[in-house]
Amino acid sequence: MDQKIAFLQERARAIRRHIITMLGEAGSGHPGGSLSAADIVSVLFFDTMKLDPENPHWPGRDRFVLSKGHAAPVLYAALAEKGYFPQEELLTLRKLGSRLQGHPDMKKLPGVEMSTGSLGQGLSAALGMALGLRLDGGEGAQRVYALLGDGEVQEGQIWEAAMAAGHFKVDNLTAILDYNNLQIDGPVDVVMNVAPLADKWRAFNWHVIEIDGHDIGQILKAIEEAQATKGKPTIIIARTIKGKGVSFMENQVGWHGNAPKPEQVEQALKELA
Ligand SMILES: Cc1ncc(C[n+]2csc(CCOP(=O)(O)OP(=O)(O)O)c2C)c(N)n1
Ligand SMILES: [Mg+2]
Repeated sequence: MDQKIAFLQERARAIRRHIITMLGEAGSGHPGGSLSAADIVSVLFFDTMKLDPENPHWPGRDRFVLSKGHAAPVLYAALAEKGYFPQEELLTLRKLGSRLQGHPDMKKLPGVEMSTGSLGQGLSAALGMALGLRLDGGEGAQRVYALLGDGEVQEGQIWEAAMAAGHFKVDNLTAILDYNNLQIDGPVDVVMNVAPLADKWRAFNWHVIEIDGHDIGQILKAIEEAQATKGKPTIIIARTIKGKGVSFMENQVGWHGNAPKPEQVEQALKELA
């Protein structure tokens, strides 16, 4: 177990290094919400999900939907680390003609299951996938994981999907909420409070698990519990720190959508070495 945790921590560190390098090269993008999700994404891509990078459309695969699509760099970094495309391609982020658009494009990049970026829509898409897979596969169907932002859950469509998933008992769907308490221009509890989150999701007939979203052991255990939960979808409410891993970005709203300058890239990479 300790070895597995160390391996996943190292993958998360590699993902964070890619995020910083890509954004530095692009000169724009969203570091804060990418860094806050790196540990969750590391566990999903390097432990949880059944995937075949050689055959990205393999029907037996699990699905990941990055509902908070602006965190595209964390997804691209994981896909490159996993071998979907060469790591050098990460440096084309946000360049004209690149497969790595500012927000994920499922028609361009293998491994991207859903085009996202307009907040609020990803959970509905993930629900549709989960229902379809259940129809196809019955018991033991492939699982769908959707990563949501805490500002994102202010969107009404999230709650339509939540209501339907609870109603249809979609237990092959797991949502993970990146609860960093920052959105684009301020703290979530000041802009529009979403708490009490656990009570809200329970009221929509979801199984709720609350964890520290940077503790790999807790993430692993929560996903195991989600997989074992029958008759309900599960949401993992993961407390995180926006900008996690780079001291000057941590918990700073200004790093929501700003790229680091060359000297800041250098300092960040030193911290993530
Ligand atoms: C429908 C929609 N409205 C506004 C935006 C602009 N926008 C991009 S990120 C963001 C804030 C999201 O905050 P949160 O969900 O907490 O993301 P995180 O903190 O994980 O970056 C906003 C408002 C958008 N992408 N989509
Ligand atoms: Mg947030």
